[in-house]
Amino acid sequence: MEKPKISSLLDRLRKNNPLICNITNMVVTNFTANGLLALGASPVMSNSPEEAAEMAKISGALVLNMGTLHPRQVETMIIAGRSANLHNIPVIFDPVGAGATAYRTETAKKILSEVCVSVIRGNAAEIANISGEHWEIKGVDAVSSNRNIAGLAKSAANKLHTIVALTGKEDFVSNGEITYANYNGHPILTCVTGTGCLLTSVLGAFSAVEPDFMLASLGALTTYGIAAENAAKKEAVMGPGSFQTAFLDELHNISPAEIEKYSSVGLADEE
Ligand code: ATP
Ligand code: TZP
Ligand code: MG
Ligand code: MG
Repeated sequence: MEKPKISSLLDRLRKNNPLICNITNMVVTNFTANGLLALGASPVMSNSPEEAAEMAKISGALVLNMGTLHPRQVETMIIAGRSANLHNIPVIFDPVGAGATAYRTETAKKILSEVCVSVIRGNAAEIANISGEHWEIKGVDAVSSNRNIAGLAKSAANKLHTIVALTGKEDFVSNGEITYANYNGHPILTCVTGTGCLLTSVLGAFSAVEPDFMLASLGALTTYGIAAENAAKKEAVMGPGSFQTAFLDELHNISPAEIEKYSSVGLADEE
């Protein structure tokens, strides 16, 4: 993927300031809203079936995140998702904790059967567990394995007929035919809860301004990873607490020129 193409997306995002509707979990709500604002998008958090269709319709993207799911919220997600589908609004799905309990696995499958999703973003275990494979998961966190993760992203994209953004030490984005790898990021992201969830919403912000969702996903992953690298280098960062604050600053300060210079993207080896 061409670097200039990826880096130009951030300017477009900031100019358009898209409204991103998030039906998300109670752990990450504030962090997600602040991260989207810092980047240049406009967040709204919504949780009622009464307004779900209307809110999805006026948004640039809809993010469904099942981190602290319950039946009324699942109902809300499906109403919002159907409205987004009707109005051609991209839907980004984060199957948080799929595989940890039967309720989470079944709910992820139900959402995917009722809503047409543009991109699924999850860790390796979540992606495996929603695509008919089994991968151990510890609550919401992936347990490491020697399996071929690029190949998993590709086979999941094929099985689920959508784009899959599978994240971890390296990130993979696949449409079932082509799979890209993104190497930007920093291990300290694993010490702050919600960094995966915020990334899913950032994917929503890029998808709101770029209809090629592979390109949008790569734009989101590289921007996010480079912002984390920049934050981790700051003198004031002494651990996860100060990193979280510095990361919000870097999402705000990152420039398209930095993305062009530092993005580390290439074709993945899926064998
Ligand atoms: P998990 O619960 O397994 O941590 P998650 O939903 O929090 O999953 P991650 O896979 O941690 O999502 O991805 C969030 C961000 O952290 C992504 O930008 C990813 O590239 C980055 N990341 C995760 N692990 C590492 C690592 N070891 N080194 C560098 N970046 C990482
Ligand atoms: N428990 C339920 S949702 C959640 C936790 C800890 C947040 C998960 O966020 P992330 O981005 O997957 O680390
Ligand atoms: Mg993580
Ligand atoms: Mg997660």
